[in-house]
Amino acid sequence: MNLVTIFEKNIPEIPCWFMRQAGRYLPEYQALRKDCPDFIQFCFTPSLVKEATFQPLKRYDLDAAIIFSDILVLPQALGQSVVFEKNFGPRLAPYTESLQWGETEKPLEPVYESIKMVREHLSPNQALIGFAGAPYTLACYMLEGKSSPGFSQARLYGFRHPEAMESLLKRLTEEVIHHLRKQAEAGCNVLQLFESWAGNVPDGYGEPWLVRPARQIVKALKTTHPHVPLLIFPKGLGTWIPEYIKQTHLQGISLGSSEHISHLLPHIPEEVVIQGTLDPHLLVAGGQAMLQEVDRLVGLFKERRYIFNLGHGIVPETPPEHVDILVNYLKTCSKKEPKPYPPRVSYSA
Ligand code: 1CP
Repeated sequence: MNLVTIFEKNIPEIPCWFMRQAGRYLPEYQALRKDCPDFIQFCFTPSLVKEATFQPLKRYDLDAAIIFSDILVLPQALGQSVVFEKNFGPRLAPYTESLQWGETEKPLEPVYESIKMVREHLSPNQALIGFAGAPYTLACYMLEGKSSPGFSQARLYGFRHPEAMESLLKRLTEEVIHHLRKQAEAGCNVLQLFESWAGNVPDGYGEPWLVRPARQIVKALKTTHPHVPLLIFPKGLGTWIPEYIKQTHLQGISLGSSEHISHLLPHIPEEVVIQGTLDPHLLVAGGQAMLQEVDRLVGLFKERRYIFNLGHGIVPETPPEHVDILVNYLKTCSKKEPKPYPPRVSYSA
């Protein structure tokens, strides 16, 4: 169980999984989706979720499964309906403050049921990752109603109605904590929080919109599930990453492809697990360009606790064979000599 062990001590192996390792680039996933065109319905059907979760594991030698779901099942469970339209993406019903706060457990039961089914059939060496969108990223979709390059409508709401924004983030923080705890109880042994739109937040708003919710989520999970590590993916934070790590007390950070790793590394504490950062389009390109970047990343993170992953999700045009080549190549690159364990750090928040 390398993906869990690496949070406890230094190991010579480099655990590996991929964001969006299941999904549209796999022909077997496309075939499965054909029979269930409603994506939310798909996410709430445990037999389909189990099948989609296992598809990449049947092809590649990966260290983890990620439960097939979506960050937007949470708004749906809150009563803000989400529809995925072909060639458009998610479309959400207009946001209203009167959602079913505190009552998501029942509508999300199929997710927890799927986790139990997957855990039962998963090899004991493989971790099962549960996940949720971070409050700000969820608020972006809930307020904007759809995908957007900069989520300007969501930010405008926050600038015009700071108290309402604060209350929305506070409520979402509680829902996310509950959803993550339920996933851990159902059998997930690693969790990931997707803060995909962190890079849109203006400087002065980092504390209330990003740091405060993340700090509360980290603290809550450490209290009830100290053996289930949490990775956070605050995409696009840039030079602010070391401060974000310090203020949230997170155990693991997933970095995007555009982060300047050599600049950041000396400012990230040794006990923090780092995940990333291969550009998803290098996986599309394949060949020498891809393998050279694998070498570079393995070299850069040689002295660190490192999980191999992409800097964002696998894109639909990725040839599945490239993933196989990468995974096999990585197995030949494991670190030779693990350093002695650094002392365990207590994360008193
Ligand atoms: O079949 C289809 O057409 C649906 C495509 C698809 C898939 C396969 C969507 C729509 N979501 C997913 C699954 C998914 N989403 C997973 C599990 C699969 C896996 O990793 O193997 C995960 C972890 C997510 C997370 C997710 N959904 C994020 C965070 C990560 C990221 O990409 O930044 C976000 C932002 C979403 C929202 C979402 N889901 C789907 C779409 C098209 C979108 C909008 C993306 C955008 O705004 O750009």
